[in-house]
Amino acid sequence: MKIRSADFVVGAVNRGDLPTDGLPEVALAGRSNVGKSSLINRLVQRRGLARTSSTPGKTQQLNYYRLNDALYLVDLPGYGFVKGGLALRLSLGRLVQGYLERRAELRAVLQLIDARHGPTELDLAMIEWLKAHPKPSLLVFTKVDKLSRQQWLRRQAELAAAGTLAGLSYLSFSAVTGEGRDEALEWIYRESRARGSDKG
Ligand SMILES: Nc1nc2c(ncn2[C@@H]2O[C@H](COP(=O)(O)OP(=O)(O)OP(=O)(O)O)[C@@H](O)[C@H]2O)c(=O)[nH]1
Ligand SMILES: [Mg+2]
Repeated sequence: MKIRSADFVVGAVNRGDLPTDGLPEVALAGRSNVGKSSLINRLVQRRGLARTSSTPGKTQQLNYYRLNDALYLVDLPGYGFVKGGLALRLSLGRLVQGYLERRAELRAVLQLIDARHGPTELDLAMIEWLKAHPKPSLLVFTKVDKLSRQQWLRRQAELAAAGTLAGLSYLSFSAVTGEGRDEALEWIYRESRARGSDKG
């Protein structure tokens, strides 16, 4: 997939804000600071499209990015660290949960995990949730540039031994070097189209 256009469309804070044009959606989930916004920028090769920050909890809404007028990437609020107190945290929790469980346009989920020290308990809960739901998912191990090749091979062996990767597709990714970018984009594009063709 070649990116011809990439636009920020809306930062949704409740269900009424979600687009109604029916384009397929692929969501990005993961704890705060794992690199969701950086991944989006790397996919579209634009540094500043999605706002990134070294301060966790920056993305507190469902941020919609339209690619090639063909699909939406949906940057979900990072879990595990949400500023603004319990009420905001609960309402975001409900919005995201409802979105993941009921959004008809949602075709697939990218679950991001820090290659250095994931998965956390919340990551594991999210992985279990994804396994139990029918939508395709892809685990994306982020920030692999921070590990040596050997450290990353060792991490993969540990994850495999723990059974974390069983039955899941995964790839390694770096927003810095671009590793995994093409594969991630192809996966997103393929899954966004997977169901549209079986309508009739
Ligand atoms: N070295 C390295 N740093 C990265 C990579 N991806 C993200 N970062 C850094 O990690 C920090 C967090 O990145 P974001 O993309 O803002 O993370 P996020 O998941 O969108 O965070 P929230 O919006 O708070 O949920 C920033 O300082 C990024 O520069 C990567 O692949 N390699
Ligand atoms: Mg973000």
